[in-house]
Amino acid sequence: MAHNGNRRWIRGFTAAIAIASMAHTAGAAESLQDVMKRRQLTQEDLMAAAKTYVPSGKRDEFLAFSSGGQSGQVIVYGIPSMRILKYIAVFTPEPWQAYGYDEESKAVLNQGRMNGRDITWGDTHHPALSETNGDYDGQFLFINDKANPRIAVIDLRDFETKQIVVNPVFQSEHGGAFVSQNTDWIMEAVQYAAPLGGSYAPLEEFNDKYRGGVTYWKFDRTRGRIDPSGSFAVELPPYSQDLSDFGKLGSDGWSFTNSFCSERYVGGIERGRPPFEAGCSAKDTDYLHVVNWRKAAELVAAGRAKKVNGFSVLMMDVSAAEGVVYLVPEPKSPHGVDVTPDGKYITVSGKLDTHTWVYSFEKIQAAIAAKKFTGKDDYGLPIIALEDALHTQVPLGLGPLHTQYDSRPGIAYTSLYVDSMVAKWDYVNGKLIDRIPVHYNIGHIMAMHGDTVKPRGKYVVALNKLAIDRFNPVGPLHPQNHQLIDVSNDKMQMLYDMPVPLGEPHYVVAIDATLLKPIIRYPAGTNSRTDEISPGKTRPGEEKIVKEGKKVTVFGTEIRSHITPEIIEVDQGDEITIHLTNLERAEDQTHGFTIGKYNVNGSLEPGKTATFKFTADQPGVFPYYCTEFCSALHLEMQGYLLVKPTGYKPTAVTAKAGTQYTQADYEKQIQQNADTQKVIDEVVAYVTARPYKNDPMVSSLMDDATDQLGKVPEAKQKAEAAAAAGNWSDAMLWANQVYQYQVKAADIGLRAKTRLDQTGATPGN
Ligand code: CUK
Ligand code: CUA
Repeated sequence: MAHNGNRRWIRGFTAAIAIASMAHTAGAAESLQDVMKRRQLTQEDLMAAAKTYVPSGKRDEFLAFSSGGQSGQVIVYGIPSMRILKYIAVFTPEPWQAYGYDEESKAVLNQGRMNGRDITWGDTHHPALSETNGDYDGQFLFINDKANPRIAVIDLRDFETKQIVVNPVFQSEHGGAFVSQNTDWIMEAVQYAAPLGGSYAPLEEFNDKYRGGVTYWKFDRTRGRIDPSGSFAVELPPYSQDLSDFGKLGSDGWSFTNSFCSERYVGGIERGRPPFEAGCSAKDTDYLHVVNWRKAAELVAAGRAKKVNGFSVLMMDVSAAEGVVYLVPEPKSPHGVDVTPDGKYITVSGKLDTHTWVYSFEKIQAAIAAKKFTGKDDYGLPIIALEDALHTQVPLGLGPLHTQYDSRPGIAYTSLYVDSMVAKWDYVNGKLIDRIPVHYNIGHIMAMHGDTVKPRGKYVVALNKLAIDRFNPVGPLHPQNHQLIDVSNDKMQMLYDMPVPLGEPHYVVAIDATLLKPIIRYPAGTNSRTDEISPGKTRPGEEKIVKEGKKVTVFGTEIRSHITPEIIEVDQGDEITIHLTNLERAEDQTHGFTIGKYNVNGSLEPGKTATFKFTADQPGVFPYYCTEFCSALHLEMQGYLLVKPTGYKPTAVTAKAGTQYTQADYEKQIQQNADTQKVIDEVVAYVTARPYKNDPMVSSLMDDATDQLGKVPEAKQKAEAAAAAGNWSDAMLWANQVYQYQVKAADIGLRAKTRLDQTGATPGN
């Protein structure tokens, strides 16, 4: 940075202090009527805008976690603003968060490998928030991968993926992730039947060798990880199990899974057979699977399960004999099964039936207790008669799919795929109440806490498969359309269209934002993927490069605005390991890291340690830098990786600096440092005159500023020593380093001041 530029900095700081206390002056304003006219807005538009607009600096009431469909990610957005806040990398490498680039996150992705193969994408469908006593607790998020049967665990303290488990028994899945009411189990049901454990059998043996099933993953809440050794699966007939839900309150201990091809039809156009779609929707009913999973868990614990690929599977003969699985007829081509908040009813919709069916858990239990069955299926599983399980059937419209619940008792919302509508209805009294058109072909519907024991009402979001004419065209592939609907009044009101340009989100869950308590920084040196302190953790001043034969290990740090070390010198062919620790404590002060042409990419949030490994097989000079614009001197946050070619013979060269400095330069710098210190003192006086310690954010900013200033004495001493020796260049450069620490301290201090002003803190304690 040029010298006169530094002058401007100081003036800028002084000006900033002055401006911050000035009132805004208003210009000639357009009236609301003018804007309505100019933008052709109706009163209704204004109402919708007022209901969704979140002014700058204000926050959303709910946070939605949406599956990212084919992106293999999770999308986080606010409600009612529908502003996207984050993409959480889950099954897919994602460069912005360096997911799949540092060794720590590679280890998570590697847990999802299958048959020795990297699987670099996922078809995410159903996110599930962890629950305590049946309501969201804001601690964990789970999501499934339909294509490659897997479940991932995301910790909501840092919104990072911590674990991926591969289903060792089944070849595909769909009905996951769903959690039991205290999140000790996570459910994952099969979609397409296949021989268990991945073995081969010809399609002619479909009925005998192909199987469906449900997996119950044991979740260890204290560790925040799934425990595969305590998990088990329940074998089911090859009926194409679809979605699932856990019972709650009175129905806790049971789970429900619908199916859509109990015909067990095998298509084969090339064999002259009608396609799957014909044969799989031929019968008028399919089967709802009612599973006593608690009993299944006891039987597994008692050693009654078989092992498939080392995983416990409770086979159908045991389930039939012990009363674990029951079948109930359900509407044609069902999709979606949703237990009501009171746990008393189960709703199932059939895509090819205009009714949604409501089952009574009490009636089902009575039939089981009385052993009142109409018979057994081909696999010996008892079938309960529809009339012995049904509470009511309610005509809602064409293509009903998924159901969510309202805060008002008995009220549900169901998506109507074919009609492109949302139906509001009463599942206790079996009445349709209201319908609203959506655009277009809605899949899931989601209400606030809408699948818990305590729905919050207020809004629902329609997850539409098609956007068609809703947005500016961007090529033949349109975004998805999430539509926000106000349900707080008798009539539903459409509020907002939100394009989702990342994949096809199947399901979303939304939580009261106050229940989330994400961290600001990690404990210094944290491997964020294991929550443990990394062996690569490096403290300031302890940076080093260790060489052992061909292995080079760098213990480095990043802080505004330098990477230590700044020079890494290796020989061609060396195996490089770089550990980097972000020493920052300030909120949002992330640093990046890249070495060009070596595919090295890091994102280091405050406190994180990340590790990068590569072989320096290409000789040459490779600049590295921080990829986050983290400070005014961000561009200077740089360094060089020097890879010496094999057999390279150094010639004697003396380094000659680009610019030589004089005593005058040094003295000018000293004066400038003194001026800057005055600004800092002013800011410090301003902040400390106010009760800044009451605000954790300001308090940590001030800690950070103190940190930066703490480095001043050492640099100052070096400057003075060089000046005493008449080495004016070094003296000036160290004095300038003092200035850099001051600028950073002032920068942070000013941020603290701004925050105090915004929160209205006044002098005093
Ligand atoms: S599924 Cu996509 S609309 Cu995978 Cu839950 Cu129903
Ligand atoms: Cu750190 Cu840019």
